Amino acid sequence: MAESHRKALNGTNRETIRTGLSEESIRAAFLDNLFYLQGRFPEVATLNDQYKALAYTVRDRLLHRWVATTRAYQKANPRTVCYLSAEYLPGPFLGNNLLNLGIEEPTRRALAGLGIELDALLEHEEEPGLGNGGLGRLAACFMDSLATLQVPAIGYGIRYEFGIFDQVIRDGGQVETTDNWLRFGNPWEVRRPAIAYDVRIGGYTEQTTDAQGRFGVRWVPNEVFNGIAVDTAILGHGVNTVNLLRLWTAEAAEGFDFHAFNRGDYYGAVVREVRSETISKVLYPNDEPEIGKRLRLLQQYFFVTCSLQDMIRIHRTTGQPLDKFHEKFSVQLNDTHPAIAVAELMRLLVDEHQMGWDAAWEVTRHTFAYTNHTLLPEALEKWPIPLFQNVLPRHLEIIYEINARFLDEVRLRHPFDTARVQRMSIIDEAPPRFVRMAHLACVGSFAINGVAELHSRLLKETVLRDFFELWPEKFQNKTNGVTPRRFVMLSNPGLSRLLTRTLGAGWARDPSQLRVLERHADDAAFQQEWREVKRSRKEALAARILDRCNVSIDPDSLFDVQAKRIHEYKRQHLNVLHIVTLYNRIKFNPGLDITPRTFIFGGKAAPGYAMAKLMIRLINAVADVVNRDPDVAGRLRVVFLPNFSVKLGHGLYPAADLSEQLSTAGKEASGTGNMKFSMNGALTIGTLDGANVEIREEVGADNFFLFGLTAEEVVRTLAEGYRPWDIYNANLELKGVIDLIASGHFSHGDRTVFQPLVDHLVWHDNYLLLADYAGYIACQEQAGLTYRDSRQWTRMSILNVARMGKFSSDRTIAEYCRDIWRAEPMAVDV
Ligand code: Z15
Repeated sequence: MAESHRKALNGTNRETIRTGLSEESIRAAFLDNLFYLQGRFPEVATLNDQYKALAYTVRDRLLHRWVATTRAYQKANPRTVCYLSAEYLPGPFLGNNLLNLGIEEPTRRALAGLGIELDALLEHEEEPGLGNGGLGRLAACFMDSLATLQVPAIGYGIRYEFGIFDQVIRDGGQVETTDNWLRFGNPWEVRRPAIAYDVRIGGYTEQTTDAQGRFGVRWVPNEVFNGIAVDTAILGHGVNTVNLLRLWTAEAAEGFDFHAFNRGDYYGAVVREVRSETISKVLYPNDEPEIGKRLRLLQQYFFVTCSLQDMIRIHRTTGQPLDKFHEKFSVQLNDTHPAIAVAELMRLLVDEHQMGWDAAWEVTRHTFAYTNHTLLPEALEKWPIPLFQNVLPRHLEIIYEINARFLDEVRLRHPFDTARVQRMSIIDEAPPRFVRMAHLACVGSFAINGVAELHSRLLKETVLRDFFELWPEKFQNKTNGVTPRRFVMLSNPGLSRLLTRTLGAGWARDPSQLRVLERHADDAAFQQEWREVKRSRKEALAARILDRCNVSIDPDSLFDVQAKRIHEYKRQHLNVLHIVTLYNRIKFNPGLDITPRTFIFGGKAAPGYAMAKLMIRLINAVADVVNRDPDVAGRLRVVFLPNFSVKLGHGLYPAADLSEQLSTAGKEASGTGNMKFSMNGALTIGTLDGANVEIREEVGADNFFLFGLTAEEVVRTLAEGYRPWDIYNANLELKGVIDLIASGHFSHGDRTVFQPLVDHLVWHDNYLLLADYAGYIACQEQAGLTYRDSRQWTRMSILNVARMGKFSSDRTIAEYCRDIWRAEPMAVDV
């Protein structure tokens, strides 16, 4: 990279206190920011003052490239990708920006010269938790890859004042506390009060006639408020490209309502202001849709209209007519959360910009592409019509019109097939009637994709089958990926140094180069270095766990990790059945020689998801008993690491030996944690689900611990009348495990605590834990034995890293650019 930066920035004419990249420049800038922005001098500065002074120092060095990028885009007017996502989980910015600027070492020295440790400042940063899990983190990886690949892009979303709740474990259960991430200010964002748009809500529509006698529609809302842009710079790795993450914050349309004030209703006006500001107040902490939550619909519409109005404004600065909008922008819908964009763009074009319906539809259906992230039927978003009508009356009319024309097309293709017309309609006629957002997204998009091969195939065969039959050409697969910058270079500097020493520095931008590692897989000296890297990350994690959870763990034990949202389909409780199995085996046979293991869990449960919360309770209850039992000491340890986040992930992925990817086949669309673990040298124990299938294909079946039913077998098993009760009775070891949980052994003798979970397993077990139990236990035994053969294990670990290149999000983004967005890289000079 940095050759061009360094030339431009270290040249005497350009190097200023805000651009210099040398140790001295950084130190001078840091002190300057401490003094002028924080009003502090070193002797009295708090950790937070120091953190902010450094963050501003780094931000100055980004701004330089940000301006250069904006200029270059204005001049060249390139085709631009707009990513619409209700969630982003970017993780802490400081370390990533230092890495991408290539100034981590001079910065470390600059601070050390002042007696300040860079690591303490990195640790201090509070991350923006503006998402729930995989979907939000994927959006952040995509922003990183778009900038690194130098593709002009804007990420649009919501600047939630409170992100995903903080999780505390109290008496073994999850307690939620508010995430006040903005409490100490956010040095990375730039507020743009001049970039603000009106957002209308509610009211009614009426017909209008213009001077030429043409009919139109006027939407008379009963509330109007503003969305204000708040921008964050997203710098690519080793390039000058800085793309925008533009998040909207809600405000009252005016400072206060003069009309109300004149009527003496000052109080009412202020209340209205407060109410409008609640729109961007808090993230919904659920991985599934909140049916009928008015505020959630407001949030979706709010960020979608602001984003589309912003695109239209940008497009107009190019001097091009609006019927060329889709040539300037490709707009990706990250799940159905922004799907209202299809109706909103129609409204903006037809009602606000006087375009005819057919012309507007041409633009709209060439603008959007839709990514589906789930096959779970309960996760398909739909809005009750009465609510929709109340909030977005004009959009409902537009959707009816889109639907009428669309269903005519279906009837033409399939005469007499009224069942199909009903299935495909954007409106679900079951009372109170619903708008089906996935159908709106499909009808309004030119491309539809799933996020792993298996998921994309199942989409075409199941939930979107009718749409596939109508428009097979729209369907694609784009297997997810993750950024190797954050998840290898930043999280695992020791591994990165070893890789760079062995392969050269090219692997982070071109991870296919990692294949060269295959040559070293059996090299004893290299294996030794490999193990030392892993060992040091395990020690660091052990120290953190001792500090946070007051549990001591043995870095020589096998670190067996499951970190992800807590969900029945992800089957953390299958993992628990394995732990209790080992526990029982040792209890019955105290001399048993097993591979010592440390089981580590992390993940949040949706606050309203009772079974997921019970799963957390079960993990903690088993941990409590196992960790105190002297009979199993030295062989089993169980840890629930509270408040899992991107930041905690940095310490977790590099320390894992075994990655648990246990979802019932056919349920996990892709998974991305599976990739982060394997890229850091963990081996996977997993089912043939989501991207696991492709990971196994890449790393080789010999280097992957596979178990469980296939997606097809799952469907068949359920169709044939699945009876978990029979399995429970037929497998004595399984019965012993379940009976022990049911007996109250892990709940101070209270048999009621875990009864709902146990009953569910033996009588229903929709996620087929019991069907997969025996295979899982046998596979775990194999993994435990393999771990004892340290040369074999290390070889497998090296081969995993060597063959994970496919799962860089750079590959994913390159495919989106080629097959969907038709977007090209554009280099930026400083
Ligand atoms: C979410 O994080 C995912 C799917 C959803 O429907 C929602 Cl609402 C949130 C996840 C998938 O569960 C996961 O398999 C996938 O890897 C991730 O999206 C990114 O595509």
